[in-house]
Amino acid sequence: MNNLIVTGGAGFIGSNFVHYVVKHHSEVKHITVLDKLTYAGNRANLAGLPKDRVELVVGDVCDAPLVDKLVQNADAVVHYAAESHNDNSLLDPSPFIQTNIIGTYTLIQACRKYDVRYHHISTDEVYGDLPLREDLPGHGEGKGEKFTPESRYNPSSPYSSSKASSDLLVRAWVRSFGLRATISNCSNNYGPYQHIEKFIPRQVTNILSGIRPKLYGNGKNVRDWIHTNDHSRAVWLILTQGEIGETYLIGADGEKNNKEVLEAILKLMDQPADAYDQVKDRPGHDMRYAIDSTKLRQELGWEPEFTDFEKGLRHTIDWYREHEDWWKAEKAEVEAKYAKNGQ
Ligand code: NAD
Ligand code: TDX
Repeated sequence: MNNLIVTGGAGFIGSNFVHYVVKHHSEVKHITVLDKLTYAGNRANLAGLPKDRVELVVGDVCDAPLVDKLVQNADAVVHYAAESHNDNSLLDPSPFIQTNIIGTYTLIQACRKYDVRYHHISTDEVYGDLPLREDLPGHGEGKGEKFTPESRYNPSSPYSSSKASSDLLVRAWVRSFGLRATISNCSNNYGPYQHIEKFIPRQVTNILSGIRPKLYGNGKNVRDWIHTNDHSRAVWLILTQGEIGETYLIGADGEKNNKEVLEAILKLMDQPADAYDQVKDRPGHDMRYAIDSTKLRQELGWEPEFTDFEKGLRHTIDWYREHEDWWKAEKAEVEAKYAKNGQ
């Protein structure tokens, strides 16, 4: 592969993927990162990568002439760029509609024109939410009690509905125009370089800043956590060995409720178990996400490597402790925005 485009490659998960490919796949000669460097994008996430293999183009995925120029020289596109935070989408949906829907449309039109392989990064949130395990007859293990590639699309927030829209565009472009595309829907990622607006880094950097962690509602909402390195390995397998037109669900059997995650953070950071505030709940807050990743495991042989959540969490906490310069300048602004919203 001579030239791979990674959109959103200066963000959390996209930059992890770029590091992963550079380290493990020398057959990729050149990576073009197309990133607008919004508040969520950071050049520093690409620091240390070889300049002759990784090039950052600062630009918008909605800029059709730019996208056309880049895609005509590419072998494949992996599309991570998005507005990614649910809480922001509830305050102002407009950039979510623009970047997530129009941006995807712009990319798939160019990939169609030049017959370029396209991989679409999406989320489990397109399927809406599931009841808590305790409310299910099979306690979460029965048929239909986790998300599968056949689950019905039922998104709840402006963010998840914009991602669902983009997935449906890709499916239609495969069927009607023969776009050589695959889609992956992954569960909640954690690891280094995640923006401090998100749950785990927000609580860790709160504690490091002397601010009490903030739990939405009663904290019973369940997320299915996966280390971002495991996500990157899965995306590479799908890009290189996945079947065109198929959807793969990526998840590592990491279900935990928010209270459990917060208590684990407090323990690892030597804080009392009750040293947090319960704050206003998120409107429309999805109750539970859970991924059935059987297809990915059986067809492509993927298995997660980060199976010890506490160990992964400890490394993540250490990373934020050691990289204050990466997050400190933004902390007050992020917390002021939450405070204004009662969170
Ligand atoms: P992020 O917010 O950390 O990064 C997004 C990146 O996209 C940033 O670098 C930003 O500058 C860039 N970007 C935003 N708008 C752009 C535009 N118009 N043009 C070009 N670049 C633009 O997000 P993330 O958490 O790394 O998520 C990456 C992708 O993975 C998203 O598509 C998201 O929906 C998906 N996803 C995320 C998770 C998760 O847990 N974070 C889980 C499943 C799927
Ligand atoms: O301060 C907080 N307190 C809290 O209790 C924050 C920021 C969040 N929460 C809760 C809300 C969720 O139940 O924690 C959970 C995780 O919240 P987020 O980190 O905002 O993630 P989530 O809304 O689950 O979405 C994430 O996973 C799916 C990513 O942000 C999405 O991009 C991805 O598609």
